[in-house]
Order: sequence, then structure tokens, then C-alpha cells
Amino acid sequence: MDYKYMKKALSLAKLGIGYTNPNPLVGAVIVKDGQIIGQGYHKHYGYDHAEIDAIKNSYSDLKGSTMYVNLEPCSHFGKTPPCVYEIVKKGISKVVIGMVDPNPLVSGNGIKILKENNIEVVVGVLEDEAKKLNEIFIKYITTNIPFCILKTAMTLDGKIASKTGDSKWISNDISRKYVHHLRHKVSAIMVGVNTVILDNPYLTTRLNKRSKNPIRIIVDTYCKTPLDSNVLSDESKTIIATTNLALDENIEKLKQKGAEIIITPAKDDKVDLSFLMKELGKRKIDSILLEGGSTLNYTALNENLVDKVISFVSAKIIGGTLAKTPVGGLGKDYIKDAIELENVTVSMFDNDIMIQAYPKKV
Ligand code: AOF
Ligand code: ZN
Repeated sequence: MDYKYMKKALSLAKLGIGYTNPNPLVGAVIVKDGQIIGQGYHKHYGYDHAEIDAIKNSYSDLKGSTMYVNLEPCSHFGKTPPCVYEIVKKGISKVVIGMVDPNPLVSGNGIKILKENNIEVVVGVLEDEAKKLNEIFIKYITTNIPFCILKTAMTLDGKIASKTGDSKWISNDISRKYVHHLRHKVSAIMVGVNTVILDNPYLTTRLNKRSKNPIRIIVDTYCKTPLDSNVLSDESKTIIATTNLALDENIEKLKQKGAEIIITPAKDDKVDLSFLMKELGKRKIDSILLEGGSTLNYTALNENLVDKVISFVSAKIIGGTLAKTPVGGLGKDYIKDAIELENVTVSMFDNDIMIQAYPKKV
């Protein structure tokens, strides 16, 4: 029974995807006498927490009921008052929790307060699922650095474009739709300026249903982003990450186009990515979808800034020694120095393969 209701709480939590960042995805179900008498979820950053939403939606006396919630109820005053006291006040007698809240302001304190008030507490039901669902939140709340997902799409022979630069399309439409779900889910999307110059993408989310556009981040050492680029369209905010190697007049022109400029120190004549990630974290950006190009991908991987890799492999072969591969840069000299990944999973989208994996933290 615990699993059934926790599964329900997790699926309610997923309804908040794209809208709660940098806060967690949380769902709650209240059960009494074998009946669901209330359910809710965290709908939007700053709105009611899932527990309060479920309590407000309940249609019967909550005394003696059990609440299932995928994250430990909070005990702090933040945007909203602590949930634990509301749970106590309503006479809920048992709380089943997916995972302890990694937020240092809560982390075990919510459980402690519930127990002090004679509420039975069970922790760790579907814990792996709960942690996977909130992998972005777990990284961001404990480090203040965004969770970075590197997304690549290549042919079976490992090319991201033909030797002429043609890349439309490597992956199929189901895979590309999934990428738009990822854009909706994250706070920001990041590309290098050469991708902007070559492909002139919008970097927006295009789904049939209601969705959110991520903030666009262009890594552009010299502020070369063309002023008529689609990434400067007003559908979303754009940040240009540059260095003091850029001319002031270029910076000024991009500012006038509405872009926010972040100047980082120049590291090997490039934007200092580690510095940039910290700056983005300060701006409440909890997650980034990194979509190339290959030099930027290598730098991010090499500096341990990538938390997850999502790689689409299509059943196509184009060949060509000069055709680009997903990860370029200087590269490693020896296999023993390879960036290793773990927790590898594979799914199929028609004939495309999607591989998800997590770089081992060194
Ligand atoms: C949420 N939604 O459903 C739960 C959260 O900024 P505040 O005041 O809304 O507090 C955010 C913290 O509350 C968050 O970091 C997490 O520790 C806890 N629980 N947050 O946004 C929820 N249950
Ligand atoms: Zn709360």
C-alpha cells in the first residue's frame, strides 16, 4: 500500500515539472480508511507546498489519516510557513516520506518535529525514485551550482553533422520532442557562440501543450553573437557569458538588444566555465541543458561540470573524417584518463537509442 500511494505522490509531483525551479518537485496524498481523501502537488515556485495543497484539497476530517509525500515536510519559514505544524494541527497521525530533504535548513528537522508530536514517520519508501525525480534539486540546494545535463545527438558512426555541416536531422522527431521536454524542465539552455552563428537556433521550447522557455545562455568569449540572431528574440531572457577580451562596444550593443552580460575571467582565452556556473547559481538557475558545440562540451566535461549525459544515437551512418563529433577540444591522450560514466540506462525512440548516464565524480 505504501508503494501504491507513494507512486501516486511521485506522479502528482511530476505535474510541476518546469514550473517549480529552483524548488523541488513534490506531491502528497492523504489516505484514511483505505480511501484517498486529499491530494496535491507543488504547482509553481513560491506557491503552496505539496502538503498544504493536499490538505486544502481534502474533503474529510484529517484526524487519524496518513500522508504520503515524496520529500520530507519542511520545518522552516521560507516563502511559506513550515508544513510540519500544519500536519500536526490537522491531526494527521502518520507520515510516509520518500526521502530526507537535502535542504540544510530542513534535513531531518521536519522528521524530528513530527516524531516529537507523536506522529508515526516512515522514511525511504521508493527512495531511489524520489531521489531521481529531484536530482536537480539535490545538487543545487547542496552546492548552489546548477545541475548540468549534456545532450548530444549523433549518427551510429559518431558524427553530429556531415562534413558540409548539415545536421538536420540526425535524430528522429520522437527524440527531438523529448529534447523539448528537457528544455521545458530546466531553468536554462547553454550553447557556444559558434552554434549560434552556424545554426541560428531559437533555443525555445516547442511542445503542443503548455510549456516554459528556458533562459538562453550563450558562451561567447569575444561577444561575437550577431545582433540579428534568433537567440536574441524576446520569447525568453538571454544571457551572454563573455570575458574581458570582448570589446566594450560589442558588449554595449548586446545589452541594448536586451541581453544580460556576465563577464568571467579569461581562462585559456575562453570563458571560465566554473566561474560562470557559480554566477548562474547565484541567479537561481538550478539546471542547465548544454547543447554544444563540441569544444564547449569538452571543457564542461573536463572541468567536472557535467552531472548527466543524455546521448541520442540514430541508426544512420554518414562517414567523413572531417565530420564533427559530439565532444571535441584537446581531448585526452590516454584511455586511462577517460571521463567515465555510471548508472547507464538505455531507451529506444523508434530506431533512435537514448543513452542516459552520469559522469563519475572525481
Ligand atoms: C517546495 N515545495 O512542496 C515542498 C518544499 O522557498 P520555500 O519557502 O517555498 O521553501 C522551499 C523549501 O521547502 C525547499 O527547499 C524544500 O526544502 C522544502 N519543501 N518546497 O518548494 C514543496 N515540500
Ligand atoms: Zn513545506
